[in-house]
Amino acid sequence: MAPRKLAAGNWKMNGDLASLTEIDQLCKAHPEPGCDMLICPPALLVYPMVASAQTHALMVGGQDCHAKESGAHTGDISAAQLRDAGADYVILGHSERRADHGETNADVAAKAAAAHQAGLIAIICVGETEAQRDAGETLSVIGDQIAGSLPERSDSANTVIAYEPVWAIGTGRTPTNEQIAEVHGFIRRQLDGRTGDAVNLRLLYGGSVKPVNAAEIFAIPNVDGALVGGASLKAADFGGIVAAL
Ligand code: G2H
Repeated sequence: MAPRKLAAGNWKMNGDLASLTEIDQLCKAHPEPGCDMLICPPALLVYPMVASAQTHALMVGGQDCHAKESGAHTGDISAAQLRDAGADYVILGHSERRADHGETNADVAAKAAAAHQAGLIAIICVGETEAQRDAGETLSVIGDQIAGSLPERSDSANTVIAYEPVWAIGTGRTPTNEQIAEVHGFIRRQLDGRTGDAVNLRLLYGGSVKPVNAAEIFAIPNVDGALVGGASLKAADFGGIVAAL
């Protein structure tokens, strides 16, 4: 059976308590969405968002977690703490964290293992830079990221992969349908042969997804949803993407 599709919003370092009105509007407009609906706000907003959304069909997630369960790691948040606050998912290895915080594939795999241990679904991000695409390295970069960033026992119940070409993030540029299909098909083949049912896990596309291009992107083979940044901040925009799934 095809997996239930996922519309995941990544608020990045945007939003405040007043922004929860957007969540109210989103939930009221989509009380029974035809896909899984997820918002990953800044960590401070996870608990209040869970509390305000608890009667609605909205799941909440974090944007990062530490690989350790607890301890002397000032400023960090554990997967168990996210789970305790009511999160169901956590985004890991977003290119902004790989670039801003030097996160490696091994770091991402360790965090994903911690997320699985805590009962969170890990959304593991991969994607090539423009220079890597221009050099013809896209598939080898993605292959290395998939091989290095997924911990053992990753399967369709605990892991989602988001393909986000770095050059498409927040730029308004998107790959062609053929480019998305090529990379998603490649990722699917990379997952085939891993233990468990990894081959069935959901593959999201991310990078300048908007209501106007969502339906076309979702029609591409092996696209099981989207990871949405800027267009997830407003209920009307994100709702348009939810409705396209
Ligand atoms: C890519 C995406 C969300 P945007 O980072 O993960 O952001 O939709 O703004 O390009």
